[in-house]
Amino acid sequence: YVIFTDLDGTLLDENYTYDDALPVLNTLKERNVPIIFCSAKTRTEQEVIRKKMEIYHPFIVEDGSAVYMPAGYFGERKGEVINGYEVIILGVRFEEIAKEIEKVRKRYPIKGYHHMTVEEVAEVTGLSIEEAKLAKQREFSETVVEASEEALEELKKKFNVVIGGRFIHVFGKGADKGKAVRILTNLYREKYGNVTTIGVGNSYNDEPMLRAVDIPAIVRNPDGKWADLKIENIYRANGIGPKGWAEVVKKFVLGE
Ligand code: 2M8
Repeated sequence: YVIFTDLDGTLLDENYTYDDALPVLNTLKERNVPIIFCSAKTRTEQEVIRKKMEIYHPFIVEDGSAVYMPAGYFGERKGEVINGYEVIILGVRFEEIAKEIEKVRKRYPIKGYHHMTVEEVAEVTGLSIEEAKLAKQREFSETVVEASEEALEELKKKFNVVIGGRFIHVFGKGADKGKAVRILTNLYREKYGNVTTIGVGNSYNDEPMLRAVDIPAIVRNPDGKWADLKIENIYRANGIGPKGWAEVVKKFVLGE
């Protein structure tokens, strides 16, 4: 088994904690089941979570903009070597996105993280100052917190513009959580033969990831509702966030 998972609202609850998933996470680690983060979060944000959870498998950053693999993870080199990782980039660099946003901003109102201080990002997201700093270290996307319809229409001509959990995510048209999941799935199958993939998410922007796995599952949101996704055979866990996550893993991976 390989588990692809979203972070915010899925493995992490609204306070960015994951106590409810901890026992199951530990069992998965003992059994060496790869847990692959697939999230809007940046590399540096995910590095902190990886370290805290002691999960050292590949990970997908900024809405499928890049696949980071620990060097040598699949044996032969699979991507460009950057900072001790092998990286496959599907999106575009932040600078390109920021440049376009500045152009659009001359005509229409739009505000992204790069217009805000660390304190302001912490305030709107509920992240700590330290975490907000990492959320601002964007390599392949920008998080937009306010924008007019016209501004978004302009940006859509050049980039993917999607609603994340709460904010608007702007990233390269080639970036795609689903494509990133398929790349990694193929690498696992090349190396280990037949593997079953499970995807866990909570929102609309997880749909590409969920469509790319064998077993798609969603957890409940804090309001008690499931995202309205039209995916055949999707499993709807009863629990909210990490509680639902544990439920999915128990049912499909641990056979409990
Ligand atoms: C943004 O992502 C979330 C989840 O999709 C959102 O839009 O609500 C990103 O900036 C991410 O990097 C950051 O960690 C998160 C904080 O809530 O917000």
